[in-house]
Amino acid sequence: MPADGQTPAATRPATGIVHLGLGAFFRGFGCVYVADAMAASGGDWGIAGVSLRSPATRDALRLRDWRYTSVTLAPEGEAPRDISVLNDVLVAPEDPEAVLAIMADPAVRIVTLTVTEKGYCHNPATGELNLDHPDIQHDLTHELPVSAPGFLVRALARRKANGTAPFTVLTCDNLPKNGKLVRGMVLQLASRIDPALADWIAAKGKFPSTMVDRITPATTDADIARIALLTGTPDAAPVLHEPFSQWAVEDDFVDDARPALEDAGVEMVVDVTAHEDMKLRMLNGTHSALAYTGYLVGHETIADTVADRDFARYAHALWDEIMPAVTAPEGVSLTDYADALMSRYANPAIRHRTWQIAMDGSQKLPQRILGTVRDNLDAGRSVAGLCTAIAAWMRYVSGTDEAGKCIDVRDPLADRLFALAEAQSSPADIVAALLSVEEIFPADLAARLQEPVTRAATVIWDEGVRAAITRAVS
Ligand code: CS2
Repeated sequence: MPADGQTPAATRPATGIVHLGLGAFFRGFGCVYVADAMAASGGDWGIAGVSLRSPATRDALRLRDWRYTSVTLAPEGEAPRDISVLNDVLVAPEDPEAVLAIMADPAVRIVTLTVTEKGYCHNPATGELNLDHPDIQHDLTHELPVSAPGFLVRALARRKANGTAPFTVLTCDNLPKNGKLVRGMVLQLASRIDPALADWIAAKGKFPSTMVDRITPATTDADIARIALLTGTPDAAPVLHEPFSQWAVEDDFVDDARPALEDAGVEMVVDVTAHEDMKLRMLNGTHSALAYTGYLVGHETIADTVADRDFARYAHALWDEIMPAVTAPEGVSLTDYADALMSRYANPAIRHRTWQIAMDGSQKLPQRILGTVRDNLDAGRSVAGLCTAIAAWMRYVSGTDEAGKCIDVRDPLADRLFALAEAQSSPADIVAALLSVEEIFPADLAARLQEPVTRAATVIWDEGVRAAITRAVS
C-alpha cells in the first residue's frame, strides 16, 4: 500500500457499476455509499464513470488516478475524506464504443445515472420521451448513441444479443417516480428500434425508483485551492457537500445483484413514492422558490436568502402550503422535516448559489411545484406562496433582475421562454404566454393558474419580489 494509505489501482475491486453523468453530486453521494458498502461487506462494485458531454471531470480526476476528496461542510469546519471507488472515467463523445462495451460487460450489474432532468430528453409535463429531441432523433438511427436513454437502450441491446442479463437501471435524478419514468422512456425508445428488445427489457429489466438527498454546491476554483491546503494533496476535482445525506432505494435489482447498500445506511424499501414526494415537494420545491425569488433581489446563495427574515418567513409559509399535499413516509414528522430543511439551508458553510438551483426551471417546475399546486387547487387549499414562486420564475426567465442586470438564464427552453415574455407588455400577458408552454403546464392546469399567478406577477413587476413574498405570507 502506498505511503498515503490509498488502495493502489491494481488491488481495487473490479467494476460492477457504470455511472452515467459523473458530476459532483454522485461523487459526493452515491460513490461514498458504494465505497462504504464495500468497506462494510465487500463485493466487486468498483465504478466506471462516464461523462456524457465534456472531458473536464475526467481530465481533473486522472491526475490522482481517479481518487478524489469528498469534503463535508459542517458549520464547525471542513472534514475531508479520500474516496477511492472509481476505476475509470470515460468521455462518451470521445469514444461511445468504449462506453457501450463497458455497459455490456457481464461483470457490470448496475447502471446508475445522474444526468439531470434535461438529460432524459423527455417532456417534463407528460414524462414521455421527446421523440423530436435532436439527440433522440440521432439515437433512433445510429448504433453509437449520444443521449442517456440511447446509451441505456443500445447497451441493453448488446446484452440481449450476447445472452447477458440486463443491468439494473438505477436513476438518481430528482424526477417523480424516477425508476418508472425512465423505464417508460427506455421502452419507448427500444420499441422504435426493435420491438423484441422492448419486450425483453419489459420482461427482464429492473428500474427501481430512488430518493436521493444531499446538498452539493458546484466546486469553485477557490474550493480547489483551499482543499489542497487542508489535505496537503493537490486535487483538481474535490467535491463539497453538507453533512446530511439520505438515500432510499426500492429493493428490486436484477438477480438481486447489488452492493450491501443497507450496510452503508441506505434505506432499502418496497416503494419509495412517499420519500420521493416529500423530498421533491418540500426540499426541491422550496429550493426552487427561494432560488428565483432570492436571485431576483440579489441574494447569491440559499444561506444568504434564508438569513433574510422576509424570505425565511416565506419559506415557512411555503411549507405550510406544501405539507397538506404530502403523505409522510412512515415514522416521519413533516414539521420536523421542514425544520431540519431550514437548518440545512441556513448552514453558512454551504455556498449553494441561487443561480445554480435556478437552472433548468422548465424541467424542474412540474415535479417540484406544479403537482402540489394541482393537489391544493383540487382540495380548495391555498396556492398563494407557490404561485408567487411560479411568477418569480416567469420574471427570472424574462431575463433581468430587479437591479436591471441581465440574467444568464440556463434552460433548454431559455430562448423560447425569453421570446414569449419579451413580446408581451403586461404581467397578465406574460403569464398567459408562458402558461401556454405545454411541456411545462398542461392546458387544464394553465387555465386554473392564470388568475393566481397573474395576481402574484403583477405585484412582482409593479412592487417587487419582496412585496410579493410578504403578501403571500399574510
Ligand atoms: C437543487 C438540488 O440544484 C437544484 O435544483 O434543488 O440539487 C438539491 O440541492 C438536491 O436535490 C438536494 O438533495
